[in-house]
Amino acid sequence: MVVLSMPATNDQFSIIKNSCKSPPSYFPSNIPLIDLSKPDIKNQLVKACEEFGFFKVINHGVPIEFINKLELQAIKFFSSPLSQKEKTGPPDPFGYGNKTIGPNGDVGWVEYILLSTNSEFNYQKFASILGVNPQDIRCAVNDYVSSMKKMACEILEMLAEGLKIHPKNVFSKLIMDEKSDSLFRINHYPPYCSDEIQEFNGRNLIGFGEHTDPQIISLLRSNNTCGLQISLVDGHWISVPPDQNSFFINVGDSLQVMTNGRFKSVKHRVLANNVKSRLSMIYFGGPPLSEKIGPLPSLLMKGDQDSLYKEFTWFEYKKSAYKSRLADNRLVQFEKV
Ligand code: GA4
Repeated sequence: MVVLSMPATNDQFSIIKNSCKSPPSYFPSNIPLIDLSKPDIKNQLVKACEEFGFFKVINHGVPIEFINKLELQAIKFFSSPLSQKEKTGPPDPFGYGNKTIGPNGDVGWVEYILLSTNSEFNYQKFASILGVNPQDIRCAVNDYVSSMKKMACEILEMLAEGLKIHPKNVFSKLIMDEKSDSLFRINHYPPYCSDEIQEFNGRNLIGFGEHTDPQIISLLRSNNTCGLQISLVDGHWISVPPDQNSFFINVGDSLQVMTNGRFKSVKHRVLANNVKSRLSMIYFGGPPLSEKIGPLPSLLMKGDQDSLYKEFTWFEYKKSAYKSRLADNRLVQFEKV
């Protein structure tokens, strides 16, 4: 893959002491693997969301041509000269971003495209860089995003069934809503070379710093380059072996709240690689801005449990999220004392 060179002085980039390999006691085979073509997997899904807030799915049914078509355009885009790419940024929060993540000083060894899946997005500038018709890009994104939405809904409905919540579309209807505030992000992590960055003595450069995803559910697909790590409930980090044929699913903050903490919004991060480019595409399924988010009454009644969170609208959450740093816990302020 062609890789851009990122001009950088790197004092501002975080380094961490972990290696890309996991310590033996946290072997990645712990990560739940779910075969979406099998019947009756709802209990496995619930268990994965409770224990990890994270799982890998195989036999997902997403057409390979949708993945390849979009990935190819993304590679082409990220291989273009920086001056061209910058014409589609800076992100406000949507558009092309380079190293800067969010508005509050977070940086990473990453460049990306961030877009909203429901509002009209201007593909014109992207298309002219790629030398294609804007309609082709729009189609490639729409085909891919529609498959993500479909898979997200299937998973969310099985989760509702597994939790014995009625109706089963209680979560999925939020991302099916035409006003759903869902996002799509393509991240490119160029390999860092020692000419550009000082040697890190075996330590790793942060591509995308630790954080939880704000939305209900996130679906990630990457090429075969390692880098993604998740944090276990005990705070240990484990590396997720890449698999370009599978999807990795995260529970987001909103689903943690709606399940009153039963599902865990998983903390994750990405380490940059000094050999290979990593390219990931992530769909973030979010509710409409006006939606009230709080623990589902049916779950509280069932477990005879107190609500751990105050109710808030997705708009309120987002307003405060955009004032936060990436690694902040964005749910503390909504916890009941
Ligand atoms: C983290 C998850 C998604 O990538 C994202 C990010 C968003 C952004 O890049 O604009 C945020 C971050 C993410 C959470 C806190 C705020 C907003 C950057 C940031 C510092 C698109 C999202 O929805 O929240």
